[in-house]
Amino acid sequence: MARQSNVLTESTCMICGHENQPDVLLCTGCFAPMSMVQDAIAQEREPKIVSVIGESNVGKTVYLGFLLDMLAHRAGAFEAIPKGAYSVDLQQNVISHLARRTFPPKTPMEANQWYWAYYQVRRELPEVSPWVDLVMPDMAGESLAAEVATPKTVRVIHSLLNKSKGLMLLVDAAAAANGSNQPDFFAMKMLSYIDSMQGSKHEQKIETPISIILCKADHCPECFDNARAFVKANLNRVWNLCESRFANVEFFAASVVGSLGYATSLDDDSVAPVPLHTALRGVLEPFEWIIDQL
Ligand SMILES: Nc1nc2c(ncn2[C@@H]2O[C@H](COP(=O)(O)OP(=O)(O)OP(=O)(O)O)[C@@H](O)[C@H]2O)c(=O)[nH]1
Ligand SMILES: [Mg+2]
Ligand SMILES: [Zn+2]
Repeated sequence: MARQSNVLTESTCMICGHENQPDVLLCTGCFAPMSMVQDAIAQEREPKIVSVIGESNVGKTVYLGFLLDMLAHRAGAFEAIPKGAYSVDLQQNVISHLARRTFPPKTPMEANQWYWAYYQVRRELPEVSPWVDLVMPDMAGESLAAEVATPKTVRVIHSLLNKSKGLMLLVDAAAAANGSNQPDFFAMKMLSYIDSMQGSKHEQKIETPISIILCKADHCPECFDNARAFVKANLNRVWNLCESRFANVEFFAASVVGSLGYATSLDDDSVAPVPLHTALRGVLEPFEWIIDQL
């Protein structure tokens, strides 16, 4: 999308461009950790931002946490090095919740409480590829929805999406398979926001690679057999918009849980899902595809 400036200084935020006082921990313009800027300067190259987007409760935090953990385990012959301890917090949070058979809490709307992961990634097979520096923030779905509804009100999201070199758009496949049109409409809004933000002429399609990930596919395993056919049938508005406006889109299915239990509360009638065990399916593939497109 928009070009990043080539000059980084220790007090210039690389997300929103705000000039900060020296020694602040979080950018006062957008709350991105300033240690990321120092790390980027040490690397002598600007990182590429890959954003995980989607509505609240779709599974962004869980997905990103497991993806980073798979990279840390060298899945798919990736070598991944976290730059700074703050980059490990998200995966630790997700993995430790799931180990206790709970899901992590929803991401707060306040951007100063978001997790940011800054990783150096390269693939070792079939041949050793060059290092790619990636910044992957875990945004709150409600903040994304607010920004999409009224563009430029949530500055950090506007800057992030404007600078993203790749996008992973998560869609709730379980809800779509149940006949809900909400996932289709939300993803459509998100895509039209990206389309209009780029401000490109109508005959030009958006080139930014976007992987559309059908989440919670454990509830509708047919997604794994043919994600494209699922999207065409159950998310037809999104399918059509992609065909018209986006040149570089691929569809995937993903799931992190093997089986779920349901716990009822003694105090009220609420029911909470309990992940009985994790079984990762399709988590790495959308990321591999994005890396190949960068
Ligand atoms: N069945 C199933 N449920 C999942 C899966 N991943 C996430 N969930 C459910 O989705 C809920 C929301 O996941 P989160 O990762 O917190 O969602 P989020 O997109 O980060 O939501 P916000 O932080 O509000 O934007 C979890 O509490 C689980 O109940 C999955 O792979 N399968
Ligand atoms: Mg979240
Ligand atoms: Zn900033």
